[in-house]
Amino acid sequence: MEEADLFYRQLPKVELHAHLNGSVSFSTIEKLVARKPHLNIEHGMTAIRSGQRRTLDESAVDYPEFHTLTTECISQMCFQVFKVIHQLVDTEEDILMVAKDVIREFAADGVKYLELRSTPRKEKTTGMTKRRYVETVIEAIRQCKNEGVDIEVRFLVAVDRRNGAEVAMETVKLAEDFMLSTGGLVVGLDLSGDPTVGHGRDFLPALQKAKNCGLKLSLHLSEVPSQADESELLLNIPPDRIGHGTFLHPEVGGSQSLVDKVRKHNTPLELCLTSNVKGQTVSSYSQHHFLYWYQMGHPSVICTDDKGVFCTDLSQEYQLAASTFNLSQEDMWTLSHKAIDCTFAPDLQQQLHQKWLELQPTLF
Ligand code: 6MZ
Repeated sequence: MEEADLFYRQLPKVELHAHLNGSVSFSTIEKLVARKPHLNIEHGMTAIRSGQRRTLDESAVDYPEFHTLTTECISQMCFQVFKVIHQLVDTEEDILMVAKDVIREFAADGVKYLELRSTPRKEKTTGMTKRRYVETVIEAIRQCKNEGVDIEVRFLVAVDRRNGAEVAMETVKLAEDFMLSTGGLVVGLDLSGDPTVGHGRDFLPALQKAKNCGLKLSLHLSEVPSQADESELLLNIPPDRIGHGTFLHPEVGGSQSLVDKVRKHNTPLELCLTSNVKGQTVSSYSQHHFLYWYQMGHPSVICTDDKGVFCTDLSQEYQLAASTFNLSQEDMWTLSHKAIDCTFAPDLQQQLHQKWLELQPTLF
């Protein structure tokens, strides 16, 4: 392993934006495929390799450059892939294996604190209920802890915007129950799903209710262009963190008023470079909005989004940010250290700061 690779792998890291089913690795997909050979699913259908995009007919097409900036790309590419993965992950046994594998993989990559998020799913054919879904993820977190895996894990219950306002309200109720019954393992609520579907105003009552009962809110905002109205509205709640925020700033069709709102509340951004480039909402790494917010000194946390689907890991994302924006190892250390203050687990922050102090290299 090259010296730089080793530095980023050993760098203690905080992962705050990881969708469970988007984080399933190649080796776990192989185990799932072996469990369900009748589905005829190949790995090419569950991941987007570099230099590839997906079309609506689900065939992978090689392409040399990223030059199309359409809102359709992201829905055509990623959301077809999630449908395939969901077919593979449809029992409690699958969820347990997937969640444990994902947690172990993040730990092996040097992640010391992980916030996983996932949309509770009911599967008629296997009898899995939404409640059992969440219980199984919690069980996976507890088993990893008992096995001594060196990582702290917390869970955000996800609201998929495609399922509408009523389901969102039910999901908040479920999240609240689990927040109270898991001794703080469930810490918040995520709003995600295809950003081209529905409008955030429909989710305001559910999000307000979540906030009022003590759940932290991480909302996908302005992931595609033309979501400025929605972002204005949702930023008034205000959320505790923002996922992506790709089109918030004026240079890309957002507005100063949106930026001011984010700044006023000092709301951290979860930034996912490879996901945005492969999802084609950002034209190249050097055009990524990380630079805009980082230069402003705004809390910005590098995350993976869907490490399985986008064939990446958090070390690679840190290394990419450093090489793209010419940042030093010391800069990257500071970035990973500051991410601790953006977690939804205030009870762990002191312990994490201590860990970073112990692991800090004497020389960069
Ligand atoms: C919005 C995303 C996403 O919940 O089944 N998801 N939502 N934007 C993205 N950017 C690429 N990536 C993943 O994980 C898969 C689900 O996470 C959300 C989608 O709702 C997707 O179906 P879970 O664990």
